[in-house]
Amino acid sequence: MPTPQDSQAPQLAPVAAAASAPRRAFFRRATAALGAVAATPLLAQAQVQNAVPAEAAPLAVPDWSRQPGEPVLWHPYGQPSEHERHVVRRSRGNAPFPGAASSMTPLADLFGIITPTGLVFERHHAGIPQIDPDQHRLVIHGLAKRPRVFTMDDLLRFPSVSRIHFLECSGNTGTEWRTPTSANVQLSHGLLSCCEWTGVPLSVLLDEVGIAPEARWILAEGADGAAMSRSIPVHKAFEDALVVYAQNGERLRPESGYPLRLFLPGFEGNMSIKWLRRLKIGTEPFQTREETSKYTDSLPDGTARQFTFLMEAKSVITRPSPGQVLRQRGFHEISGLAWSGLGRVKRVDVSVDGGRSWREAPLQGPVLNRALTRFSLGWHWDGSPAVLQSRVIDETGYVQPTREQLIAARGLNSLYHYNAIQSWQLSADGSLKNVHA
Ligand SMILES: Nc1nc2c(c(=O)[nH]1)N[C@H]1C(S)=C(S)[C@@H](COP(=O)(O)O)O[C@H]1N2
Ligand SMILES: [Mo]
Repeated sequence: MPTPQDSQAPQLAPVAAAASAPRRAFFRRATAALGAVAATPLLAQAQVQNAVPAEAAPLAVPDWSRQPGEPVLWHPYGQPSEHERHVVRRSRGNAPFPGAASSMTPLADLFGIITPTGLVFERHHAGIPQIDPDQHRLVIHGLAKRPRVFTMDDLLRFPSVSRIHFLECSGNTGTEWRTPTSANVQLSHGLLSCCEWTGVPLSVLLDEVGIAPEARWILAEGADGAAMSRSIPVHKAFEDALVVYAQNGERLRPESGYPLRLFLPGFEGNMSIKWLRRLKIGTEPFQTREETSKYTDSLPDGTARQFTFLMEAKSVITRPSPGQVLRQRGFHEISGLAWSGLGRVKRVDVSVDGGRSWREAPLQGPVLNRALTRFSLGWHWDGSPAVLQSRVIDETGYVQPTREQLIAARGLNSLYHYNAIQSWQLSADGSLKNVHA
């Protein structure tokens, strides 16, 4: 059977020398087909800046090691190093009016699976309302035996849960249907985040108000100027929906829905209504603006898919990716993110030859349900051009489609739910570019 080594393409090779023992064993399993793992250094000595032979002079002592540093409470709320000032949310611009805009997560500069709160992408239909939590209320009414108005204090008294999940806007990567448009992974895939969310299971609140047996749908409404509203199926409310007040260990940020939002794991981002003020229980979908004229998917035959809640499996290589430059040949780690609204990631494959051959990439773990999962694969770049791709398979067996497969199924009239395999073209000069391979 042909393997990547047989082809002309740059080779995917095992990672290992610097890894710890269990990690080594893991990589040996993951790369067993490639033979024994060599105990040679991964990086050639010349690649280490200012490298000096071991017997040479000790490290010079820099100025910052000769005096006391800044005091505690230098920043009462901690800030990143000033040298990381470029790692910020960015926006594509072109918003029809200033409130209806989005900003995107700098995926290429992040590690692991958790999105730092200040870098979580934002999507607002009418700006960020400044809400006084003491005045904020959540009303649950409609088909309820005991309709109720909850204060924030009430909600904080209920039993709470914390769960790590991704949140993806259904418009994420929507620029890529026809031409490779976005300059980098922040702009192509950055309507994506993964946080620890804390709040009350919606099922607890529904039990509290006594939901009627004939109830099938729940209207969720936001307190922003857009009064963003969507219909939620009751089965989702009882499965894993959360009414959330905290994110990554602290109360929600204003832009993320302070003081209260709905969170629906695995569903398109717009259903996780921010600044949640009302839940109305009914028997039919409420056919709001955001599920009739917006957030439906036009098909080639002129009909539209409605209520396309689930975000299907998707993956993207974040390192290396456009904007970054490979300055050296030799060892590099290909690393990226995979996720599925249907469940856990089962496997990620990586190709360096535009999808002709694939190698399974180890998952870093933890591999959580409906959360971002980090994959990484060691690679020896020989300096020749390459086309880097990743492809995820989730626990339901769903395989991330190629762009051709996606278009064959959906046509080109949809804006939302683009989840095709992404290609980054690596040139001999080490630069990367968004391409359709
Ligand atoms: N009330 C309200 N909820 C909202 C929105 C909004 O504009 N208003 N935007 C939705 C969309 S389109 C997305 S993708 C997510 C974005 O959540 P984030 O800004 O916390 O990333 O919130 C959703 N909930
Ligand atoms: Mo969205």
